[in-house]
Amino acid sequence: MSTATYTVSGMTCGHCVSSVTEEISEIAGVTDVSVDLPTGAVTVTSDGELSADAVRAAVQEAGYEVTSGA
Ligand code: 9UX
Repeated sequence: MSTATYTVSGMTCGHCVSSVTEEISEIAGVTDVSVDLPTGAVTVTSDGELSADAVRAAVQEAGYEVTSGA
C-alpha cells in the first residue's frame, strides 16, 4: 500500500470534491481518496504502484488540474 499527495487547482465546492474523488477512485488499485478543499491537497491511497499520469488524467477528466505532486 502506498499514499501520494497531489495539489489540485480549481476546486471550489463540495461537488468539485465529489467529482475529483469519483474520477480518481476509478483508477485500478486506488483504495482511498481524501481531499482537503481549502488547500486543494488530494491524498490517494493505493495497492501497488499508482501512476501519476493516471491521476493527472483523472483530475483533468473531472475538469481540474494537478499543479504539483508525485
Ligand atoms: Mo459548482 Mo464546484 O460549479 O465547481 S461544482 S463550484
